[in-house]
Amino acid sequence: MKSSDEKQLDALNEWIAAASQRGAIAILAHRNGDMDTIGSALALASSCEQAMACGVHLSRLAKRMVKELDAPFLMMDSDAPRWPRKLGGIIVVDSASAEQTGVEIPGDIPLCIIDHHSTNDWDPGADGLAINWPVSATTQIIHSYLHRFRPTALSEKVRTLLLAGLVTDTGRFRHADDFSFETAAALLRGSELDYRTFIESLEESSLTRSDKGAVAKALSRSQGIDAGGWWLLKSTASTQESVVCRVLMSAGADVAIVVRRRDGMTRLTSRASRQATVEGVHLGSILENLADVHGGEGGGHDGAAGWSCNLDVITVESAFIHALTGISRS
Ligand SMILES: [Mn+2]
Repeated sequence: MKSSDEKQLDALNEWIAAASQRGAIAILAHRNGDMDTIGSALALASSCEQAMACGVHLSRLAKRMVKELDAPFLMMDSDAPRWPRKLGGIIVVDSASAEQTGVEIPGDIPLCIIDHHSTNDWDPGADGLAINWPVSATTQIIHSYLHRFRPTALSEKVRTLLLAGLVTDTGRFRHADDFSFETAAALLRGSELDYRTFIESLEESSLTRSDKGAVAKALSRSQGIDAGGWWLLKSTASTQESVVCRVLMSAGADVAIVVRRRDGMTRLTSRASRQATVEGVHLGSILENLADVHGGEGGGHDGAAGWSCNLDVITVESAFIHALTGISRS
């Protein structure tokens, strides 16, 4: 670990100590929490008596893990969030912007941001702290902190949560690097956790019959386009966009996009191959720019990113294709 990273963990430890003197700490996950944000929030909350993990909606897998592990998670209402009384601080985990949390964050409470997105537009303010490491999963930052300052908090449950965040955010280690494997090894070492059983249980969140139908339809609608030298596979889906994207990527796409329209909002989910990112595609930046120009929220990682806005499906697709076509292969 770099000494600057160690200094940030020291600062985090001091920030948490000071916040818990003032009152309760809300550890806020991003909306529709995936395993990285929920695992990070729950693991960090378990290390501090005054802390509570909370957020607006859980993804299906996160919901199941929270239930199976009987983990305390406070569901929030985005219209009327009920914060713990006497709040000493808010820690937001794995969220690239305030909008992604889905709640209005009170302005007068000290804020700490722990994230790993390369596009990130937080301003933690004067009493705030921002930790942003270019790692595969936010749970790796949480693990580094717990390992250093709260090793006894690394229970079997906490290890399971952290590993689940790491495994899912790396796409089963497809987007991993040496540090991802280091974290995984550290989590497994000295634990009872059986990796194979663990992976099987993660995959149990298999698709429902209606999801499978929706995925099949989305695949039948898929189209290939040569977008300025990039082989783009695109489709629209009513659900399970990331599953559809994964299949399109296996079918040889440099870049895959799946667009979904629901409740007046259009959401674009995108993936790029490693080769495409090496040769110049950064989906997080593309979608952040498109959101700046056309509205909505966009951003993420180089190889995986999203954009939600109120434009129609065709406009969203064309804006993306236009932006991708403008990137020349390096
Ligand atoms: Mn993440």
